[in-house]
Amino acid sequence: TRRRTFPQNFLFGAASSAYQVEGAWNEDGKGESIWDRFSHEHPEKIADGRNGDVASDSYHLWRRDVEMLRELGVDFYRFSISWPRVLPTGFPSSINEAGFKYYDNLIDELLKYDIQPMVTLYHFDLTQELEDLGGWTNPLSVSWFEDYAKIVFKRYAEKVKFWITINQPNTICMEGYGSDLMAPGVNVKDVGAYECVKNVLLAHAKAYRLYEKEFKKEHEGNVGIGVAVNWFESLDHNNTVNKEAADRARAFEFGIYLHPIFSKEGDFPPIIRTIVDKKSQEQGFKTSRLPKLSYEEIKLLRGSADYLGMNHYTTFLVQHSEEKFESPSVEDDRNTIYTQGPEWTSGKSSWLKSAPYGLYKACVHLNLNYDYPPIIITEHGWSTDKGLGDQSRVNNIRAYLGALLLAMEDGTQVKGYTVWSLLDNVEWTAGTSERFGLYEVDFESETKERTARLSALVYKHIIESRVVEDGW
Ligand code: GCO
Repeated sequence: TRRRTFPQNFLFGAASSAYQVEGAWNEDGKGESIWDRFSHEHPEKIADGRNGDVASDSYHLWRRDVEMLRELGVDFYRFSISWPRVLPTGFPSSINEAGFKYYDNLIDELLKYDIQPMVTLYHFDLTQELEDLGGWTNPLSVSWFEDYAKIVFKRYAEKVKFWITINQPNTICMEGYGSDLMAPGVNVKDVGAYECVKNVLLAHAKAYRLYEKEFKKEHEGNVGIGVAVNWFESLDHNNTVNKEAADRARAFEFGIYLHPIFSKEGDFPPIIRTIVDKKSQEQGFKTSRLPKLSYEEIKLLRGSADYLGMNHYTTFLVQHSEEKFESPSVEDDRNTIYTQGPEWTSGKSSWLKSAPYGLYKACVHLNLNYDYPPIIITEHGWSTDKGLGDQSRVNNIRAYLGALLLAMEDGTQVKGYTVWSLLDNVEWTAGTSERFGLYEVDFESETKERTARLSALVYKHIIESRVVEDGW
């Protein structure tokens, strides 16, 4: 094993999101979200039937949540604001004071104990009312989000110094609109998926510029975007076809979101423009399925982040595919197959395997392509069955922190690290069958009792000592 040490000013945190932990889905005037609708209309899609109606009941147990954060000794808590809780229709006219009160309380309690709130404005829970107007495929979604962001910035700019505008656009667009894996589950033939990409990016950038113009000088907060940057590695390295496939995978999975914001030249990655334009033409579309960005939009987006919120969990091995995918679709555009090393340790989630070298490689890739961007790891974590002896999570966190420290030794600008998740919660369509928490939640009990797992104790020790014996 190697001993590595985190710098003194490095920040450690833990994360959650509103739909996944709060419950109270229709209390105190909260509006319906697309996840409420989706889980109620398709109960068969939620693995163990446990949806976000009650979830971890953090709407009532937030004091206990803060107590857990204090036990861990974290520097910050990443959580999200439920748009439908504070603006039940999605529009400013519907403002719900009772909903805001919940976040007032949570934020004040955190600050009382010197824990910085890191607020995500959007973590997948659009109001159903806005979805009925087309949701993120409607270009007006850009201003809906900007209006919402303005209200939240105004209320909390004084107290919140870390902001994440939008979490995981790839999940929002590719899984929510390009497929029916996630809410709203509207398969709009991947015209919608790319429209969503453009709108979500512009919504992010508008919110960023708004903060920059009206709040930054006085409040000096940091605004970033949360992007899933897993690693995609060519299955073999002497095979040009697979190496090109890995390039495509990285571009479609995260380059499409990062290039417009973090590259010098801006706009979508050229490789994506070329592929989607060509395919669209072959498919008989009059214009490309990937919308154009105007010069103004490119400028608005370029540089619109104080840091990259990097969500990193795993690595995929990429092969070129000979398979015929449904056309048109993002899968067909990408034309790849993903596998994972059979020898890699598996988490409870089917897609989750431990390959810490992937975090190192992803960091190097970001440094080379986007000139050493400031990064906060806004999510990394591991899923298990229920049970307190989560040695596999301990191993996984240690190994990934080791890889992160190595990347930092090599110049990666990482300011902080966040474990997903503080506590067990509703893992979207997996319900509570996949547990990500440092704290176990007893979902069967009325009281939703929380108990520290082994990993909570280890994480506390890492935060205290700043030392990782990585074994990697
Ligand atoms: C996200 C993620 C989280 C998941 C976590 C484990 O978009 O931030 O989907 O909400 O719970 O990544 O899968």
